[in-house]
Amino acid sequence: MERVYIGLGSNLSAPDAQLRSALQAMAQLPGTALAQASSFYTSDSLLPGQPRYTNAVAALDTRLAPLELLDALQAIENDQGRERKERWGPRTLDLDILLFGDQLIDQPRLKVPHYQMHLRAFVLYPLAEVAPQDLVLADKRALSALLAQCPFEGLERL
Ligand code: A4P
Ligand code: MG
Repeated sequence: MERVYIGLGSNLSAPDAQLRSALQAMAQLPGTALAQASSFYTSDSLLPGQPRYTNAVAALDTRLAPLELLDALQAIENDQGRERKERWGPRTLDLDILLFGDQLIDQPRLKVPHYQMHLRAFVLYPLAEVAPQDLVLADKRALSALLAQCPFEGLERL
């Protein structure tokens, strides 16, 4: 059993409802339990000209292997109408594996910890709600240090 943290994001088709339905779908994955979900937060898109995002972080306990979990999350994205037209384009649902236990994963399809999580307030602040205060990432960075370098600015907690 591994403790895994998933970043959820949506900026199309009723984002809050997309996140709620993704949480339900993750709770029903085989060998997986939803331990906790953060509050929902809204913020402007990193790319100008896109609708605002709603983001959250979920803590899961899973027996799935990392690539099995990635497949399952991509199936949920597809079920919820995700169309992959352009990288970074607007999306009904984005599910990113932020942390997978204390594993460092560097495979073509999966890099963990997620490569940009340290720069993203909409990832770090919800993660801090559901993770232990003294969480240290597999690459030895402390969550508290990442938070200290990432202003809350621009985030709105729903
Ligand atoms: N992949 C590699 N590592 C991972 C991982 N740890 N978790 C691969 C999930 N997938 C991972 O992802 C492309 C490929 O990354 C996958 O096929 C998988 O094999 P994708 O979700 O298809 O493409 P994407 O979402 O367009 O790219 P990416 O890099 O996930 O985009 P981001 O970084 O998520 O950026 N602004 C706000 N406020 N909130 C947001 O959530 N999100 C984005 C999208 C831009 N601006 C935003 C937000
Ligand atoms: Mg993604």
